[in-house]
Amino acid sequence: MKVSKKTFGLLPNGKKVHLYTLKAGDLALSLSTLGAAWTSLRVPSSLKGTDDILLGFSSFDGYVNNKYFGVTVGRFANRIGGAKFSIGGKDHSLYKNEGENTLHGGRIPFSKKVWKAEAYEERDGVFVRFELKSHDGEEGYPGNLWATVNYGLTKANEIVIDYEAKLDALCPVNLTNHAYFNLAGEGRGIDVLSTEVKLYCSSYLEVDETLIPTGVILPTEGGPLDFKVRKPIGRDIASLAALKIGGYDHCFVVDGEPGKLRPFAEVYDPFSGRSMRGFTTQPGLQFFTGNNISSLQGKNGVFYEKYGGFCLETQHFPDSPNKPDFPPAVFGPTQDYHEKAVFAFDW
Ligand code: FUC
Repeated sequence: MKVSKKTFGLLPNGKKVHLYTLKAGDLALSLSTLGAAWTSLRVPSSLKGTDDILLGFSSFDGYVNNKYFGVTVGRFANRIGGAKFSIGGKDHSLYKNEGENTLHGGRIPFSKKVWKAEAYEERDGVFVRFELKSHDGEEGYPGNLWATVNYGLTKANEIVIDYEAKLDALCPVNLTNHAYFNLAGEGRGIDVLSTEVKLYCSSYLEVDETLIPTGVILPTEGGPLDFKVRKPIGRDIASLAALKIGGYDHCFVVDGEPGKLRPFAEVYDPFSGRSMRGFTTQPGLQFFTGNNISSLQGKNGVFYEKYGGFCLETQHFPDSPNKPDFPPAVFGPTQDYHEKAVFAFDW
């Protein structure tokens, strides 16, 4: 096991950003302090050698100029309808960055902040602990928040994730990682439509045309969102591709009990023979197929196109602050936020 650290780049304000590379088992994971982001994950394969399986950029500037690639999303991942919520009779207004709604934390969210970082080693793996303080009123959210996100790589070829937040006032919190995976290798020009996915999800959240949940939870059975039996992502995507949503961009309800680490997905890429299994404590999973990616220059000059990668964002349900029937996503002085996830790789 090994950890290395180097300077990744300088922001216009002079702040230095570092890049950590963790090596454990047969994997190597690089992490940037800008947005506590996963920038690369090198995974061997039985058929094609080793590839980087994360979409991203070769240069630091790519991460400065683009959004959401591998980043840690917060204070509230996904959407809050009307960019507002109220707690204890007090209204809070957020930044509208998607029509009337707020998406992924607002104008300068956690994914655009430089996090404090420290590498450490345990018996089974190597880790980076990222820390960020978000002040009271930042982006309209009440209360000071202290976030700690530990990303690690284990000898058993897993990425292990531990998200924590402490608050001095009641506030909605929703943290996730927004890695775009392509198990065939990010630079091979193969889209993810042939990647096979099984989701441990029997239902999903109905949404309006702005992707705000209506409050209705629908069964996945029989429709394009039915991934109970592993199937290629592209098999049933046509009916969604024809709509404004353009593909999969849905919040699934993960079967089983929230708070318990349980499987949410299995993914298999027939080209490379690589597979990935995901586990989470969270109630929901946003499954997104990169529907809006279009001729985006990624690593080593390669262009990423629509369906060039997929995201499996474990999270609380979107718009939970305005949906009293959803699992509560408000935390505070007497209730810390704490969630875990694991991504396990094989080939
Ligand atoms: C996902 C989606 C969104 C958005 C973003 C980049 O979380 O739900 O629609 O495009 O990623």
